[in-house]
Amino acid sequence: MNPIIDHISLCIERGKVDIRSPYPPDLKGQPGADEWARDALEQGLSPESILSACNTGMERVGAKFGRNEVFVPELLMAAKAMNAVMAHLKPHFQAGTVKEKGTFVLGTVAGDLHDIGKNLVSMVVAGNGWKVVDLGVDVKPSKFIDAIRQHPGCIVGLSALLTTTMANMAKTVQEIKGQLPEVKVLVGGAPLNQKHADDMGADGYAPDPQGAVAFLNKAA
Ligand code: B1M
Repeated sequence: MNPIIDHISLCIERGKVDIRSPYPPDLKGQPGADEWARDALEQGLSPESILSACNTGMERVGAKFGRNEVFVPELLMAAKAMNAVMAHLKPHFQAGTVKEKGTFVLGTVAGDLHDIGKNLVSMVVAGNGWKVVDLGVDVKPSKFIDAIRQHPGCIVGLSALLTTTMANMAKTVQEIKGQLPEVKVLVGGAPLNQKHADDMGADGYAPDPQGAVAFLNKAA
């Protein structure tokens, strides 16, 4: 494996954003996620392999968090490092857009502040020819419904990363379907599976951005 991939995973796991970042102290003065991502692309590594390296780093820091070995500040630094990589990847995922196939209204549900996965879905979906209306994080059902009304014919995507916010996701699906039954709703996020999606009354579940694209292209 290319050593740059390991460097990227480590920078995400340790929250090392760039060479100027003094955090973490033992990596002070060393290149960070920003520089390694740029080098990786210059060396011809694929955006997918770089993204996979990021996910490895995120899984490791998430596992440490689960074992109480690191805390929320470390997760925030990991997220900041991943955002530095995503800034390099964005043009690659968005390349190739020809003509808009439709509108995808996307957001992380109420109570949930996780947006890295949603942002990846947004990039990949936009790169596959869809206009994305990104409502951000902590999005209440009424905000989804307002956006749907502003974009007739759109498809809606809901993201959740917490088991606790899955209940808000279900409520959001129900409110959308109650007021606008014709609107198709896709759900995704780490704690979800197809059964959750079915139980919520969603039209689809996607485990990753590619799955979201497949759903959209089929639903269009
Ligand atoms: Co939080 N967090 N976090 N966190 N965090 C998790 C999710 C957790 C699993 C960590 C752990 O315990 N091991 C855990 C959830 C446990 C649970 O509910 N089962 C957890 C917790 C507990 C919390 C807090 C409650 C911690 C606290 O305060 N005590 C708190 C909650 C805040 C809130 O939301 N109200 C919290 C806070 C945070 C930060 C803000 C510090 C930060 C997020 C920063 C940000 O997003 N800007 C953070 C982070 C970074 C994580 C981990 C480490 C990484 C998440 C991530 O970005 N993954 C995470 C542990 C882990 O995942 N291993 C964890 C990378 C990303 C690319 O993957 O988001 O899964 P993911 O997205 C994927 C797929 O899920 C899918 O596609 C993406 C790309 O493949 N996907 C979709 C996502 N949305 C989709 C939508 C679709 C389709 C596919 O269609 C619409």
